[in-house]
Amino acid sequence: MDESDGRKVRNICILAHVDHGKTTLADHLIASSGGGVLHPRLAGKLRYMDYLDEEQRRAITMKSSSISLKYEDHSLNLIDSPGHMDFCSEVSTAARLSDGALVLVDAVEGVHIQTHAVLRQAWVEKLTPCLVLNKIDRLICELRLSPMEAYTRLIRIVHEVNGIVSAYKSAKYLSDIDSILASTSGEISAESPELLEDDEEVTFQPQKGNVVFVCALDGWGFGVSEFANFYASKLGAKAPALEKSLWGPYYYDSKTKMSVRKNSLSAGSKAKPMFVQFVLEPLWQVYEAALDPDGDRAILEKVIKSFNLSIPPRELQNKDPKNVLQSVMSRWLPLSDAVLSMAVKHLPDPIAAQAFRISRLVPERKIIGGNDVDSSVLAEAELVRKSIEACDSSRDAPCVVFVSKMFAIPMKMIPQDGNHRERMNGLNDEDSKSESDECFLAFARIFSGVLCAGQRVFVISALYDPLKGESSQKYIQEAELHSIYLMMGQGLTPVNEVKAGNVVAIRGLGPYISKSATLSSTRNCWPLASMEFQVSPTLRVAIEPSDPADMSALMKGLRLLNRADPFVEITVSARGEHVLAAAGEVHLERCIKDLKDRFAKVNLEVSSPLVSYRETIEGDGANLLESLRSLSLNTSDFVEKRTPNGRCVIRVHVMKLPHSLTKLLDENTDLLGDIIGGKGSHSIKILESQGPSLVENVDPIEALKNELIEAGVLSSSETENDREKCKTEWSKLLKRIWALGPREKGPNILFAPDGKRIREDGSILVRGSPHVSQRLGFTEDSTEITSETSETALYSEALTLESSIVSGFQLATASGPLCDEPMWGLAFTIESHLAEDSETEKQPENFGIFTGQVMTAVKDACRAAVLQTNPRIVEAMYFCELNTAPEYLGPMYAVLSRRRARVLKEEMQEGSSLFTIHAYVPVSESFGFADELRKGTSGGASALMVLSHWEMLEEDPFFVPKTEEEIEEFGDGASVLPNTARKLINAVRRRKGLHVEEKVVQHATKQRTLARKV
Ligand SMILES: Nc1nc2c(ncn2[C@@H]2O[C@H](COP(=O)(O)OP(=O)(O)OP(=O)(O)O)[C@@H](O)[C@H]2O)c(=O)[nH]1
Ligand SMILES: [Mg+2]
Repeated sequence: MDESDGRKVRNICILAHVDHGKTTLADHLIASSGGGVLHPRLAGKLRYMDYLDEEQRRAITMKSSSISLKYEDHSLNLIDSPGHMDFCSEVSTAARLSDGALVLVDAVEGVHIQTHAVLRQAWVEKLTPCLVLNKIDRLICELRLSPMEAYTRLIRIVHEVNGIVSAYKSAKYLSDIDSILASTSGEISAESPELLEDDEEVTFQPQKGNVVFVCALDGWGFGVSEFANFYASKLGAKAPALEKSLWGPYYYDSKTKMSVRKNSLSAGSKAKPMFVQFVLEPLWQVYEAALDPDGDRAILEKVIKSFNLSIPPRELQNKDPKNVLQSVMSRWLPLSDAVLSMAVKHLPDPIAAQAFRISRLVPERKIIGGNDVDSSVLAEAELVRKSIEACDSSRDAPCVVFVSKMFAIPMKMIPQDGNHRERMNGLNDEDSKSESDECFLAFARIFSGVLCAGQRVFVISALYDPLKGESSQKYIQEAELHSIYLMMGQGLTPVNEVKAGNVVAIRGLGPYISKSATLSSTRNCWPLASMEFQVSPTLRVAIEPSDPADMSALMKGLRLLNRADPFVEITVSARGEHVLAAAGEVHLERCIKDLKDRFAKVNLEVSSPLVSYRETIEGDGANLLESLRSLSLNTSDFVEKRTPNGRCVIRVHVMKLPHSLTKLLDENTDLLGDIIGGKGSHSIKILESQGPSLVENVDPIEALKNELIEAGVLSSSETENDREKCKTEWSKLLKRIWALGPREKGPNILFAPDGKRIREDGSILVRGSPHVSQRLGFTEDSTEITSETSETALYSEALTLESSIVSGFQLATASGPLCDEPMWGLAFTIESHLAEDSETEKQPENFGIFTGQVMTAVKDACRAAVLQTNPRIVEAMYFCELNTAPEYLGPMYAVLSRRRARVLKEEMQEGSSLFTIHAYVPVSESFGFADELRKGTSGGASALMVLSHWEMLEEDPFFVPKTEEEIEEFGDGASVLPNTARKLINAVRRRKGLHVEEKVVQHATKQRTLARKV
């Protein structure tokens, strides 16, 4: 097998925004190099990789799947991925297994929201990208641009894509949405990218050969080298030199027969850039000749002749000019040649790629002061890492495989190969017994060594640490593989062994892996870094069987679904409901369909979506200094509660955190969780960052610390003086962080009080410890506490109460007073004074355990404090990108306004009549949005949504008209309908079975008398 030569392998994924033509492109590549699985005439129509019924029905791809192709003497694994936002987790799984990416952009629609996302994904996974500008035909036939206009448009797209990549490179990392909002399209003229033209740093350059221009539908495409080769002899130039001037501001001087820059042209010259003159104009001519009723057929003949194309006369006589055109174009500039030769030339082979990707795959670890570290284990783990880096495919190299997802295919699709049958029978086959109709396969790539069918491997989960010995054993299992298959879309070809650098499907891991894992032939191996998902499953519904007797079938179905879909989350809520979380409506719909038809095979009842909210208080926390002052003054602005036994008085003060700080805490919950949970101070430090910060070699903890300091100060926009003051105050406060909540890592802070230790009445303050501040390194480990701790029983009792106070805070922040939803962006200071146990009140049996009393009192006090300080509800917002033709703008805005959307930007796409609109839509209003939009605009507008941020509703949910003007405007309160905030709260409370205050009909009699009068 020529695969033995690792240099001849390419693993490529196709990435793009939805509908930009990935699957259509894949079709052509399969038709030409797939060993005959797809007839060329069907290419572009069949959508071979979309083999699921649901994919064909909806005409979108929903999963990533791989196919092995042969091109010249290379073997390629091509992975087609979905472009729809709901399935973007599948992009992550595809990217991890690939070394290179073909990034497609529709030449008419240009860069879209998912284009940003996939470029980012390719960057995160350290893939080498190539750019494919698709649907060039639409520029000619649909937009009817002139070659020069088309050139301007193409240049702009290339420039824009380069801009996105360079932003990632220069580590100016913005979230996808931020970068879309920040990008100012439309100001780039055709000439401005000139400066960048020869810059080595620019990623995509047609003259370098990593950009191709294609029409996937008709099966043609080219890079500038194709034309350079052709013109080289004609113009008497060398092809490589010509290639350089076939893109950018180079003009052909017919006198000197040289390519020159614009300023060397004689004044008044009408010369066009060489790309226009030599590439686009001939293309346009061919199109006109073929499609125009009175087009000049001679041009077609000329093309056929000069390129020696052999086209059967039957095809040329076809009545439909489109077919004739396609016959000529696909033979003149075959799509698969253009794309595959680029892939082979510009995308790295696994050996080169793994050397480059190693820092992402297995981040280097530094051992800090680990005396108890077993050096032999460490040495072997290092050896394994080296072998991954080298993509060592020798037999004695350790075998390391990454499984990026599990997927289910019907049992009948599994080839029943003779060689493998014995093994299958010998094994207690999990698939054939319990899950009779479905077989689970692992989508995997071999990163080192050789994997054989039937081999025993260790299955290592992401939390495994070989240095931890016993305590890490729960993260490692032993498994025996079943069979290994090369994938041909849905088809599987069994193989006995595969070498490093290949993508395969593995059977027999069903019971061991739920989503992703590392397989290794040795225990002493680090798990490969986890993949990064760009969205989390947020659309939650409760599911129950229509017939309660089917409960067990549903449970089994949910278990199967959970394993078959890498991105679905199944939980049981506190009320015992089965909650299914999906990434969006399309994803949810497919999950339900899969459950009904494949996995559970029972009828289901699906609840309306369960939306999460947050609770906070009024204000934007913008003026931190002001809030800090009120905090230190100890004003009357607090809630006081006493434990039932009267021994402990609890005072709670709440303030709003600046928005930037809340956002920071929200975005870094996992990292904070690790740090606070103690993982950050582990003896082994991961050198390279894996978190959202893409800057390499920056300690994520250090970066977070700096950001925390900044976030507090940035918020105050006052004078320099104030800012200084604010900074000092804030850094003092940073030393007092006792806990974060809820679940110890949320966006709410508990500050330890700094009041006097002993009060006049002899009660003492429960001081708390700045536990989080210590972990983050804002304070030293406080040793002074021990020196101060007097021996009195009261002191030590106060010490024991600390954890109750934190627990109370955690409980309160987990469920706020409005509708039991988590709190958001609040800072609490809790002062608890513990008094001496007076004899008269000593009746412990009446009040229960003291620590419990304190916890409850703290919780109640925190909730009361929020309720007292103008509580507000916070809702999640989608960022929504809509595209529509101008005639549908009206109906589209009607739908948007019904959904409480906030429009950010409306822009007409240059060169086309399409409008792009950006808006925020509340998640609670988003259900059925796409459907309503489709109906309202007869399919003329499309929308994509990504979860964006939390946003506070300004409305006071408890608003009652008080002032005269308000009463005049809203009436005396009796007739005021609940406002939006109140309605949302009531809906959640009703769902949770909490008390809802509702006036059904007030003054019924009055209404009746009124009615009679009329
Ligand atoms: N005019 C024109 N249409 C094209 C071209 N390539 C693809 N299309 C059409 O674009 C639509 C989407 O094509 P797909 O290949 O399914 O797109 P995709 O990127 O795989 O979409 P998802 O997988 O859902 O993200 C289909 O209707 C294609 O016929 C092209 O070069 N020119
Ligand atoms: Mg597709």
